[in-house]
Formats: sequence, C-alpha cells, structure tokens
Amino acid sequence: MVSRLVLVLGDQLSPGLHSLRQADKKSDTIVMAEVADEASYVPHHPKKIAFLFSAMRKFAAELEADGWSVRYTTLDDPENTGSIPGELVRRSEETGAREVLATEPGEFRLIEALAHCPLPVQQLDDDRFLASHAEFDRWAQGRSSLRMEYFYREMRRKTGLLMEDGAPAGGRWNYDSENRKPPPEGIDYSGPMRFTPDDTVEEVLRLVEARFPSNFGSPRPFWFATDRAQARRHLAHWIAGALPSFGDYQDAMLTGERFLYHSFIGLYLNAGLLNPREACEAAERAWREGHAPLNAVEGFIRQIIGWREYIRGIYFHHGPSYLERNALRHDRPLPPMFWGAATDMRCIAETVDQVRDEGYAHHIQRLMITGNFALLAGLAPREVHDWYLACFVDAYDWVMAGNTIGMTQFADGGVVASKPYVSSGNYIAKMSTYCDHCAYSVKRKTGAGACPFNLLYWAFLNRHRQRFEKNPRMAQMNGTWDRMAEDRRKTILTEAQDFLDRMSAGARV
Ligand code: DLZ
Ligand code: SF4
Repeated sequence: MVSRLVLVLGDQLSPGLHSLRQADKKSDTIVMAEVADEASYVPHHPKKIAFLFSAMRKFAAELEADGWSVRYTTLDDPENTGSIPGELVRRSEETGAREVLATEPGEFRLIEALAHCPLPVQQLDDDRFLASHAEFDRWAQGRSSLRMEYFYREMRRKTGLLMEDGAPAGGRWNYDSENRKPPPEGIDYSGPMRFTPDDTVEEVLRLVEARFPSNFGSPRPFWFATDRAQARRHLAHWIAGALPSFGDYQDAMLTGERFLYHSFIGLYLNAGLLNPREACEAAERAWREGHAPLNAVEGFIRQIIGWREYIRGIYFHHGPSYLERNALRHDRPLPPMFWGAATDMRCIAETVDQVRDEGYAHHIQRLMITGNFALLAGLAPREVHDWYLACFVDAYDWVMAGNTIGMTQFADGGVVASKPYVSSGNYIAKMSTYCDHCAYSVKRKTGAGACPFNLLYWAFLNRHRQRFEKNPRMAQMNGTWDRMAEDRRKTILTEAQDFLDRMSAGARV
C-alpha cells in the first residue's frame, strides 16, 4: 500500500476534515507543524499563536489516541525547517511517503506554496464550508452586484435552517432592523466561558512569551477553549446566557464591556473546533424551545451561513489580486495609535486597548470605529487588512479580505458594499457610551475639541465627491454638504487636513 502524508494545518482542527476522511489510518502519516513562516507572515497577536498551538497540540493528541500515526513539529524543535513545505519534505524523507494529501488552505499564499512543494500535493476542497467555490461562482456569475442578502437566502434554503414549508420562519428572511438598539444600562451576562490553562497550554504560553516578546499584546491572561469539548461548552454557555439578548444589542458599544452579548465563537469556528452547522442548529433549537427570540437567532445564523460563507466566496471568486485593490487610492500609513500609542479619541483608545488585551473586538467596533476611522483618514487598505489579520484571534486571509478590502475600506470599489461605511461621530454617540468620556466633543463640528470623525467625514465625502456623485445612497449627505456655507466648508477641510497632518507626524491626537 502506498503511504502518504496527510497535512493538517492550524485552522483545520476538525475530525471530519476532508483530507482525514480520504486518508488511511493504517498506512498514512499525519503531519502537523508549528512553523516560523505561518507564525510570522504578519505579527500575529500572541493570544492567537498561543490558541492555535495549544489547540493543534491537543488535536494531534486526539488523533493519536484515535489510532493515527502523527508527526508533530513544535516551534522549538531544533530540526524545524520553518515552513510547511519544508516539514512535508522532512517527514517524507523520514517515512518514505512520496505524496501528500491536504485540505485546501484558506490563503492563496499557502495554496501556492503547496503547489510548488517538491512533493506532489493533492489539495482537496475544504468542505467544512457550506458553499463550494464552484457553487459560489455559479451564484456570482452574471450578477452585476454580489449582495450578501440573496446569497444568504440560498444558504437558508440549502440548509433548511429557520425554514418552514419552504418559507422563512416568521415570514421574513432578515430581522436586522430589530437588532440596532442603543447600549443597555447594564449587561446580565458574565461573558465568554473561561478555561484555566492546563499543562499543554502553559507550555505553549511560555514558548510564545519567549519567541514573540514584541508582538502587540500578551498571551496572558489566557482563558480560551483549546479543544472541541471546551468549545462546545463555551457555545452552550453563550446560548443559555446571552443569545436571547444578542440580537437587540448586537450593534451597541459600552465602555469597559468587551464582549456584551457577543458569541465570541469566530476563533473556534475558523480553527475548526466548532462546526458551523452545529452552532446554527443549537441556536435554532433555542428559538424553537422558546428560549431565544427569532431576531437574535436569525441574526446569529445569518452571520454564519450568510456573511461568513459569502465573505469566503468573495475571496476565492476574485483571486489574489483582490487584496491589492485600492479603488479610492488611499495610501496613508497606519498611525501609531493603531498599535496602542496614546490618543485622545476615546472610541479608538477603548477599541485598540481591547484588541491589545483580548485579540478581539466585535463587529461594530471593527466596522464603525477602527474601520470607519481608517476609511475616513484614507489609510492604505492593505495595511489595514494586515492589521486586522495580525491582531484578531479569529483572523485568516479568507475572512479578512472581504471584510476589510471590501466591507470596511471600500477598496474593491463596491463589490461587497453598496456604499462606503462612513459615519460622523453621531453614530458612535448613539450606539456607544464612549463619547461620554472623551476629550473631544461629539457635538462640536469644528474648532477646538471638535470630534475628528465629524471633520473627517465631510472631508471624505468632499474628496470622493466625483465617484459617489451618482450613488443614490450618498445623495442626501452630498446635498447637506452643498448647502453648507462656503467658509464653513473651508474650515472643516482645513481642520480635517490639519488633524491628519498632525496624526501622521506622530503627534498625539
Ligand atoms: C495562523 C497560524 C499560525 C500563527 N501558525 C501556524 C502554524 O504554525 N502551523 C500551521 O499549520 N498553521 C498556522 N496558522 C494557520 C495558517 O496560517 C493557516 O492555515 C493559513 O493561513 C490558511 O488559512
Ligand atoms: Fe470618538 Fe468623537 Fe465620540 Fe470622541 S467624541 S469618542 S472621538 S466619536
């Protein structure tokens, strides 16, 4: 019998993985490796590295206990070649296996590297996702715009989730309009389930501390789930304690409240510890049993079978050049405040501090605080993408490309979003409590102490006026700008430019 190597990557920790289903326990050898290339293509958050290495080590142990032969390389193995193809070659020399079975990675960089590996590598499609590349391409073909909503409805039909006799449960596909309540007075949920590090995790934490001392953030305190059983307990804890309120306060931001009612399952889903279908089915069950309202459950399921699948489809449909798109020609380097430098902008400081401490911010903090600011300030989209990719514990290329290049930065020219997601300080004041403690005043539109979002918002509209002249969704704001007195417009533009100049010169803003 021909023996093969079976590659399992750090975000492929699922027992039902395609390559594992195709492999032969008796003759094949599983290869898993902690390698410098993967750990440093961006300066990952130490918690992300610690999470993946811990979960990889535990998954390898589970496979071994299940009778598989596993060759596992730790980062500090003196023989470590530093790359996935290098480790495959090394293990091939050790075992005599001459071919490799892999599940397609979620990043073009690694797909290419495997294609150029000295050994033949068969890359099977990653069928943990609902929609195959071919299915998404078929859906996208001939459509002038690729709106998530229509794709989502197909996924609902395909899975049968929240469907009743072929129609959406409750009579509507989407309950998003009910999910925008301003911040509540307090949160009656204790937050994500926290796990005490065991010996495996402790060893990884020491390794990460020693090897990545200057990455943004710290691996400790560390409390993430690192195997499937823990991830499932985390999910059950969230469904019991937070799902009922998740919908209502999905977009709210509260000073000091880092998780609110959010599920914090992105890292577990994207590494393969949780299966998307099981998460959705558990949420649907909660609704059918009367534990959670439809708006919350539909909002959660839409994120997973709609948005998550759609964003992956966009990545593979458009190919590697998508990441280089820069429709608005933005080229300002990321300012130091994205890496924790002091800022007077309370909303940015809260979000960035939280990202440094947790490797996490929720979707509105990502979209309307950091993303909105980056777009208004004209930051280079690729730098913004790499920042999200590095700093968030759930981030991989496939998931961040559509979210950053498309959704938050409009760098794809409108494939993902029908208009740029920009807002002045008003939206942040309405949806958060940040402005209450800010050195700037959200009510001030110009002059000393004026909220920078207010200035940058108009400067952005003015800068890109030509491009959005005919966009009906921008007409009202363009009209407001036009009706402003000439000298007021001039003041806004001068102050906005002054803010950006000071920020880029390294001044505290
Ligand atoms: C993100 C990551 C990191 C930090 N380290 C490893 C690693 O050492 N070994 C590994 O197999 N995978 C790692 N990963 C995940 C990969 O980068 C990921 O599989 C690709 O980016 C494709 O999504
Ligand atoms: Fe952010 Fe402006 Fe509010 Fe300050 S006033 S927290 S800068 S939106």
